[in-house]
Formats: sequence, structure tokens, C-alpha cells
Amino acid sequence: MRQLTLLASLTVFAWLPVPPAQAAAGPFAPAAGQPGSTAIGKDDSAFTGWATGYRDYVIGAGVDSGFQTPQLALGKAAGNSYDIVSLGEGGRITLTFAGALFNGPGADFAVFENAFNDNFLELARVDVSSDGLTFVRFPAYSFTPGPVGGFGSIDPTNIDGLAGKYRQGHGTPFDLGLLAGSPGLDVDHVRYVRIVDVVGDGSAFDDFPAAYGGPFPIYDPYPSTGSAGFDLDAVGAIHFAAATVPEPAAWVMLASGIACLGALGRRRSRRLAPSALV
Ligand SMILES: [Ca+2]
Ligand SMILES: [Ca+2]
Ligand SMILES: [Ca+2]
Repeated sequence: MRQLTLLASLTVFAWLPVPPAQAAAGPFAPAAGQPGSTAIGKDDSAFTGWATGYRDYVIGAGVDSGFQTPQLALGKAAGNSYDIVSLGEGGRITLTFAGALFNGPGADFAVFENAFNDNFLELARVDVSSDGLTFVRFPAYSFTPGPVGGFGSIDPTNIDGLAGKYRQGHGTPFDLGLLAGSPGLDVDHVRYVRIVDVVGDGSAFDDFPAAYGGPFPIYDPYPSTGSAGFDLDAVGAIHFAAATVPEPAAWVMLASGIACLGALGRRRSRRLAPSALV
């Protein structure tokens, strides 16, 4: 895993043993369940919360009405083929939380897609924001050598930094630490996760440095219809601080407490008034 760790740190591209197009398998983590996989199962105790709201659902091409229900992306991952919202080719959606994600050790959240096996992988870019205005994109790498067609197969070891790397029920992890220092983003207070479908015909590119032959086209199954593009099941929070909103009863206590303080303050100022004249 030394290669993967170093690649993630963006410092080791010179270490790549062969040009990606000649590699039988890529350098990145393998499918869920295999040694070295970074997939996180939906029932993992690492999850402390789930996305509970959405905004800006923009439907891309090729989505039937039956797959246009964004509420199915909220709450815990279902891990099946149907509890999802389809983004369509080039579509997107932004998920929100009852609180904020923060940068703890390792992965901070994970994105779940509905792939029915380890190789029919529909991919998406992942952007995060603290204020809902400035979004910062996770770097992604794709070494898939060429177009894969509408029912195509992708080797997950050729994919990094893209949601949809793993089969249904298994989240693709994202580490906010990779984005530390990005202008306009507080990695310790991230309230928005935007998922943007990759149009997999080769028109979208990864972030592999030009100095080492990049960027490379990102290929995924294309064209497809019905539930085209990325199918979002859920976004699971790992490092998550729930918003502290007082319960209604607490509001009443708070209000009565403030009223008491006000009365005390008035009594005290009356008592102090004579001495203030001295
Ligand atoms: Ca982290
Ligand atoms: Ca799909
Ligand atoms: Ca779901």
C-alpha cells in the first residue's frame, strides 16, 4: 500500500512502475473484501451519521422518472439496487447534514453507489463546501485504458478519488485532509458534499499531472439509459459533529432563565443605584 499512500499524497508520480496503459492492473486499492481494499461496509461502526438533506438535484441525460427521487439518497445506505437517486449523464446533487463533517484521522465520509458487482462501476466526482458557495473537488485518477461501452467493465485498481469505486453496500472513502489549505474551505467544518456524475465517454479528465503524461480521460459505462450515470444510495459521515440545536423544552428553560437574569439585574441595579451616586 506504499504506492497508494504516496500517490494520495501527490508526491510520487515518478514512482509509477509502468505507464498506466500498459499496466495489467492499476496501483490503487482493490475491490471490497480483497486485502488492501479501502471500501467501508454500510454497517461499519465508523459511521456516526448520514446525509439528511439535499439541494441542487440537477438531472442529467437518460434518467427515467422512477429513478428521480432524491430522498432515497438520505439516511443510511440501503445497499441494494433501487434505494437510490440516479444523477444521469453529467447530473449532480448536493447532500447536507444535521451538523458538519470534520477532518479526523483517515477517511471522514464515504459515498455509496449501487453497482451490482465489482466491475460495472459508474463514477462521479466529489466536491465539498463549508459555506455552500465555494466547492473544492477531490483529486481523482483514472487509468482505465479506453472506452468501456454501455455495459462495460472497469478494474477498481485503476480508479482513485472517484465515488462509485465499490459495489453496492460498500462506501468509497474520502479524506478531507487531502484538501487542507484549499482557499474558501474549512476542512473542519464541511456542510455540503456534492456528487457530480462523470460522463464516461472520454470527454472528462482526471488530475494526473501533465509532467507525468496526464491528464487521462475518465471512462465509465457509456452510453446508458433508464438509470444513466451515477446512482447515489447514501453519504455516510465518519468524522461528524452534530449541530447543537436546543430541544423545545431547553428553549423554554433558556428563555425563563434569561427572564430571571433580567429581573435579578434590575433588582441589583436598583440596590446599587444609591452607592453609584457617592
Ligand atoms: Ca481525514
Ligand atoms: Ca446508473
Ligand atoms: Ca439510499
